Amino acid sequence: MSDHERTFVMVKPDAFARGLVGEVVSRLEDRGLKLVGIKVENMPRERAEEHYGEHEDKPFYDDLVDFITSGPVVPMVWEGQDATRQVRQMIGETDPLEAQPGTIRGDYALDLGRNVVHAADHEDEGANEREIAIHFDDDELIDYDQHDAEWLYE
Ligand code: IDP
Repeated sequence: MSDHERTFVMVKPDAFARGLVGEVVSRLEDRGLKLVGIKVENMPRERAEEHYGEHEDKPFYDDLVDFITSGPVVPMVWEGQDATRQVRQMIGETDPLEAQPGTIRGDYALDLGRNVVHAADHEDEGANEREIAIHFDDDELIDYDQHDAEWLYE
């Protein structure tokens, strides 16, 4: 059970409106990842700006913040072996046109600005912990035994 970590994942407003919350959660559950935090909310603008702070100078930044605050989102924390990399692989490339079929974006999205789901980037060191801290208080994350862990991990 090496490299167990927590990672941040979020269903975006487009997917929420399209009724895809369950699909996203199911795929992560089916993979064997452990859900340790989840909520539904309208993200405050201030937090959206913090979340997307790295894109502040990009031309699409204002639209991105408008979009992510435009309707309900479902921020989540998932735990597992190499969770950040595993989830990034499952969501696929940022641009749905480049995302492989079988990935979440490759199966449910067409447009770069409506790509269904966010997940912390494994190539950005510490992004998982940073994003969890932006969106969740410690007492919103729970500790429990995953009953099938012995069948998921050697
Ligand atoms: P990621 O969501 O795959 O981590 P990032 O590069 O962090 O990708 O970009 C954040 C989000 O900003 C993307 O998911 C996408 O919705 C949006 N985005 C990224 N690049 C562009 C662009 O060139 N035009 C419009 N929107 C973009």
